[in-house]
Amino acid sequence: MKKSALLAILVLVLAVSTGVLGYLYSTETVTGQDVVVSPSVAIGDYTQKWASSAHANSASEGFRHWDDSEDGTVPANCAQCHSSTGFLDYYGLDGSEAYVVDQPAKVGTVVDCSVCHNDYVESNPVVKFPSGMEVASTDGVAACWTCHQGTEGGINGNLEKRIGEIAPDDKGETLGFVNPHYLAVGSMYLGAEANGGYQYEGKTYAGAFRHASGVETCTDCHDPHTLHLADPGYEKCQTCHAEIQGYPDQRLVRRTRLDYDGDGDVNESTYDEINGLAEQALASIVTYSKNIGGVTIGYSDNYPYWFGDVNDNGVQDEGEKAYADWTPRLMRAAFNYKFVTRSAGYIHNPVYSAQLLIDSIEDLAAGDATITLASYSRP
Ligand code: HEC
Ligand code: HEC
Ligand code: HEC
Ligand code: HEC
Ligand code: HEC
Ligand SMILES: [Ca+2]
Ligand SMILES: [Ca+2]
Ligand SMILES: [Ca+2]
Repeated sequence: MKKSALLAILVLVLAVSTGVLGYLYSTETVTGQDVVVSPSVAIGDYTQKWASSAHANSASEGFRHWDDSEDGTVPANCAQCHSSTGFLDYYGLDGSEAYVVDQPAKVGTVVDCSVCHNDYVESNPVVKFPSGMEVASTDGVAACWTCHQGTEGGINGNLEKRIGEIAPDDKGETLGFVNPHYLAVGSMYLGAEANGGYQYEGKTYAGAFRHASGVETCTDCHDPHTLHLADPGYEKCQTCHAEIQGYPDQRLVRRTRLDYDGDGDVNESTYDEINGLAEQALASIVTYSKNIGGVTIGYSDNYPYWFGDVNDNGVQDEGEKAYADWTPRLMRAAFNYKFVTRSAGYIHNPVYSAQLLIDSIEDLAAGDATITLASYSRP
């Protein structure tokens, strides 16, 4: 169907649905297009699916984090991904300059229809990543890549800037944890093509994980409205993986022949291979911090994620603050650990995930001889 027609319908849907879906934020961002309504598409289904998704959940932290900000807005440097108007501003679709968000956004605009259904996104444009790399999109996934790309990765990212010339095992004032940000799945999927992980010098890294025919792109696997597995759901996987009956059976799949994590088990799932590596990476981070950092580091799923585990018991107790004794090696490994474990790396790019984790462990061991290496099989 014509894009302008779809857009027009979306305007109408948004307008009509504000009453029904009380929490839906009504926007004027898609006005200025010809309003031509085609009665042949069952928009209601799409709207309903979307309304049940995380993208429409205006109560979630991803959209409410700024509730208590002084002027009730999402700052420009966050709005690209945490608001619809911010996203349109980022690409200049509101008439402003492209590739920069000029205005803070109203809190709670969620990820509405206008973000994905506009001529620009539908033209499969090139998408810029935090590393500075640009990748041509296909199949309507430009919007997914734009928000699910993380914020700090890669060669030209914030991580490298903060490390600057500081030697691998030294401390320095500019050092600290650099968070790859959440659900950076687009960068994970693209691997070295987007350079979202910390890639060590002298190593080569896998590009995009295109998996197999029919399950290559974000929207081959994710319904763009519900965000769950696209129809027919996990049945789609069974053609090639009989073991997948439903969630979370995809974690049982093993296709690699390699013993990534070097534990001698070559029958465990790919999920377990990657998890095995992640566990060893975390253990190496802790060991290194004790021996080189001075203070033991601890990890928790909540901010500030890495804390000074002063009493060395593995949990964050009262008074244990954000970790302060960073060295470049520690920063790189902590970044990769979080990047892989928070982007379902085992399914979006198992090869890149294994490479990043193995290289992180080996780099830490180069600074701390007490870290024992298993015989990892680097893919
Ligand atoms: C390139 C896109 C992008 C940018 C820029 C971005 N974020 Fe996010 N952010 C995301 C995505 C995707 C998520 C995943 C949502 C989730 O996990 O809830 C997220 C999640 C979050 C969450 C929720 C974490 C949780 O525990 O659920 C917070 C808080 C957050 N971001 C804060 C920020 C702040 C503050 C900024 C600006 C300094 C920012 N983000 C900039 C993409 C982005
Ligand atoms: C995160 C991106 C995203 C959002 C948000 C989104 N859509 Fe979609 N929508 C898509 C993609 C991608 C397709 C194409 C699906 C495919 O090829 O299987 C699509 C397809 C459609 C179609 C089918 C028409 C066609 O061209 O195939 C309709 C109708 C539609 N969306 C309506 C909506 C409405 C209404 C909303 C808001 C309530 C919405 N969409 C929100 C990404 C999105
Ligand atoms: C404007 C930014 C933006 C765009 C575009 C976007 N997302 Fe998201 N996505 C988010 C944010 C923010 C969250 C977290 C929302 C929340 O916490 O409720 C999220 C959550 C998700 C989730 C997690 C669902 C869950 O239940 O945990 C999936 C899967 C997802 N997005 C896939 C996609 C796909 C596929 C596309 C492209 C078709 C896409 N996203 C486009 C920002 C975006
Ligand atoms: C081969 C199918 C497949 C492809 C391709 C795929 N995904 Fe996923 N994705 C999944 C599955 C399955 C899960 C659930 C993983 C789990 O929970 O173990 C998932 C999880 C996610 C999550 C939630 C992660 C979390 O930890 O909560 C996001 C966000 C997401 N995918 C976004 C994307 C984006 C963006 C793309 C394109 C760059 C993409 N996916 C490509 C199958 C796929
Ligand atoms: C057309 C066949 C086919 C379909 C359909 C398919 N896969 Fe795969 N899958 C493969 C192949 C081939 C590999 C190995 C790819 C590689 O290593 O390059 C693989 C690998 C995997 C891996 C482990 C990564 C690895 O390389 O060890 C997971 C997890 C997985 N698939 C999950 C899924 C899920 C979930 C679905 C359904 C959404 C799905 N697959 C659909 C063929 C398929
Ligand atoms: Ca702009
Ligand atoms: Ca193994
Ligand atoms: Ca403690």
